Amino acid sequence: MSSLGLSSLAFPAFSPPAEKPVVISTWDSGMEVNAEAWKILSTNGTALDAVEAGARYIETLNDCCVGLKGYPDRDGIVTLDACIMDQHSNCGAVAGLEKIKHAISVARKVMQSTPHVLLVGAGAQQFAVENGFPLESGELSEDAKRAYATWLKSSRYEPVINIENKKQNGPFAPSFFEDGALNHDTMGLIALDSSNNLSGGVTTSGMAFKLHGRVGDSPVIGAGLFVDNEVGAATSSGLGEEVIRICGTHLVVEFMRQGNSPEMACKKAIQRIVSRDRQKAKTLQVGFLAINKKGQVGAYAIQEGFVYSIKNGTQNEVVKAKFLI
Ligand code: SD4
Repeated sequence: MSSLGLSSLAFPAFSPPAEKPVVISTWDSGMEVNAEAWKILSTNGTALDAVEAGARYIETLNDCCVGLKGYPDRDGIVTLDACIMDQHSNCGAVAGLEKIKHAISVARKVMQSTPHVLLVGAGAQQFAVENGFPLESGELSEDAKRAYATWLKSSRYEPVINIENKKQNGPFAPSFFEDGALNHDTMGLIALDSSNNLSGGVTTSGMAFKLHGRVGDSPVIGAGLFVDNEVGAATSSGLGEEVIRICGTHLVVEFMRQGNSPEMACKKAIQRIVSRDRQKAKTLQVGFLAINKKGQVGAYAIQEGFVYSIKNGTQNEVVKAKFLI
């Protein structure tokens, strides 16, 4: 899937400069997403347009875990979660959306044309269709069919840590299908534009083989995404239930408000999760990413293996996040 050069995977030692515009996004798949967002940011476009463009790009790919080609729930149905938030604290979200390709744009439409924040399930689909989004067939991609058939043999629901890191152990690695391992992946991206405004977006098909109706952190404002234009923005990836429990990205932004760097703010939010149950935390992964108003970025994860992608005027690379355990 990737056209990335080796240099982008070099995981350089990283000390974040403050530079804007800047976009950061989850996992190594964020490199291509950032490139789309950068077309807008580098021509003085808005962070809001940039994050939507980046999310739309990955929603069209044959990606395991974003968009309609993502893996289904345990009933064989792909359901999408997405949200978007701008510099005015406007936000919109959809959850459990079926048969609509661009969940991120439906979320933006919810934000811009309704008095609501979150639409779910059939109502979200109805809203999308009424607003001109084409209804797709809902047929699984070939990859998804294969993964689902494999998973059905065991019906084992067990998140695989760092499965999102595709270059190392993702769904296209041979062992994935053999194991029928549970896969999850999410694209969360946050950007600061040349007008000094922050926005963010998240799009995902959620945890593969989840219970039908399960909603993760991704479309939940304050969990999978939070933007406060006075302070900074944060997004998350990993086991959504753990992020929701601590209102993860809202917490990260509040830690930045208290004067913490983006990295320290992410670390403190990770510590909050781990301190609840350290033994359990060893079995799961959550990573946070953050940008502050200066354009400094940072990340932290529960365990090794969480990476993110950054693009600004001088950097275009995948960076290893520090980790707690
Ligand atoms: C979820 N947070 O649905 C998402 C999954 C994820 O990388 O981020 N995977 O819980």
